[in-house]
Amino acid sequence: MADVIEGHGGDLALAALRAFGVREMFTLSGGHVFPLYDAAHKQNFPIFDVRHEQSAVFAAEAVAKLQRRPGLAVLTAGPGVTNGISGLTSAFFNASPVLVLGGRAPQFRWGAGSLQEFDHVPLVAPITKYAATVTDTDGIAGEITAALTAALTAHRGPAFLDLPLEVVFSTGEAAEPGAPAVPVIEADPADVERAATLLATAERPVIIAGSDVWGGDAIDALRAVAEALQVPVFTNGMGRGALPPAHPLAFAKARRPALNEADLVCVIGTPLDFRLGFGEFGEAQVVHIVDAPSLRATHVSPVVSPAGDLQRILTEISGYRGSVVDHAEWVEGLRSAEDAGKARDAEAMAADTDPIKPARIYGELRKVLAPDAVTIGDGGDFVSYAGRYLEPAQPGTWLDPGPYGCLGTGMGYAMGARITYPDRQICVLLGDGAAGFSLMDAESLARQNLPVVMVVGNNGIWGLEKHPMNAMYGYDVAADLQPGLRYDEVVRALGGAGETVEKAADLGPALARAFDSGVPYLVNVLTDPTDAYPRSSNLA
Ligand SMILES: Cc1ncc(C[n+]2csc(CCOP(=O)(O)OP(=O)(O)O)c2C)c(N)n1
Ligand SMILES: [Mg+2]
Repeated sequence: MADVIEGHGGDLALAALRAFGVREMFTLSGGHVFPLYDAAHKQNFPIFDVRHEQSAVFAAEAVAKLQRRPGLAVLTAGPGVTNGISGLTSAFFNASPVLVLGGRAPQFRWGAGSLQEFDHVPLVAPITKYAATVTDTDGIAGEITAALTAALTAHRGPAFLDLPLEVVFSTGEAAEPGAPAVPVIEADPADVERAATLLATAERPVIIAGSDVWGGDAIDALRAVAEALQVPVFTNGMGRGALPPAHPLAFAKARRPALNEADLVCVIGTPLDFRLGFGEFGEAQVVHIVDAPSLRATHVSPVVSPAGDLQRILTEISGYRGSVVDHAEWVEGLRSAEDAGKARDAEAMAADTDPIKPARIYGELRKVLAPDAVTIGDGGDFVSYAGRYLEPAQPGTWLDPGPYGCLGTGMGYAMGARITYPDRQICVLLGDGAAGFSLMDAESLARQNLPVVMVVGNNGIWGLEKHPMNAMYGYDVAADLQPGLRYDEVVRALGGAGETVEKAADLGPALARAFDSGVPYLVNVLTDPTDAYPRSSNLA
């Protein structure tokens, strides 16, 4: 018989969380959740606290994304939970296994008007895979096991439980949680075979691989497919870096010619959303490989859409034994386009202008970033440039907000990344507008000795809104910020350090000082406000 654990609600919760490999909690204090703190405190389970609940959820999401295991945020009842909603929604869009444990006003006098009394579950149900109120102390561990199992089952995503005051403060017991059992979805072998045949026999195939390839631990299997069938690979989201940039099949710049000329586009582990032209690839046939049937597109009709465990599907495809069309000429042609694109980028990244162009910042950053550095993008145009100019050398080192596009991930993601990798460079790229959402959490980083480098592309505007609004209306409103604002002074005041850079030649030394500083350090770079990221659509 399984051993029995006893204790208050916090003790029972922690036992279940540990069984799933949860190793820390992110939180902002609230009395409704004290027993969770008490359990953590007694067991030396790390607690990291923040200045706004959004950062707690984003930190948990960063841990989940980078480590492919559940991240935990503990939020107090009512406003604590509602402040975490954008984080939960981002985790939902990003398939990140985040668990939010919420406090909840006492059940026994529900409706009488307790402090922070609010029924969170209907609010979070549409943005979670599992959302429930735990109604008795003995049920806490079992509910956490169910919630985390749902979060880890493909297609992955967040889960939410709230614990009424008397439920979490009371004592109870539960069976000692066993090893997690996460169901694996098997794809239809006929679909997999069809996809393999199409890839192998297409004249000009292209693979686009996204976050679920990383999330499903299928990076090596993806590489094996690309190499076995000699197919060029483009990536987005957490798929970036799946093939090292120098790999002969790794492409980034040649996307336009590739998609214009391809006769088959195989999209793996990412939705056919706005980032991929909604899956419309002209004459090309589309294969869409997803990690669960619910992810199959409904707005376009791929030729085949295998749905199941991506590692298994890709391993199967890499073992394809039929005849394979020679793609050498196709790959070679794209390589010339790629090289030309890289040469154009190199020129932009060397631009010696006054004021500084954002591209130059990335040129300087590339000189100081180690291959395993984690880079985090939180902003508008400034982050679009990061996507273009930074080439992650390894998978699992690039964090963007994902298709939900929520500004404010910066400090939370930075905290999660720093805790994941105590010895790596962690670099947050912030628009000056984006910085305003989370910069107060530089205090949380400084106080808890979590050094990261922040680089602000400070153009004094909400650039990704100001330029398009001007293009549309010939004027803009609500798009200006204070020019030249000293965000470095803000971080200094909060216990970190920083400096402002106005000349391109000063960028390199400033970045070197930042990475050497051992404290949260903000490099505030004043950039050219007239510079607009070139995009085909004006609607951001
Ligand atoms: C929470 C949230 N609010 C508003 C937006 C809309 N939005 C997208 S990009 C952007 C401008 C960002 O400005 P900044 O961070 O300064 O970067 P820049 O474009 O100037 O480089 C805004 C307001 C959003 N995506 N998320
Ligand atoms: Mg800006």
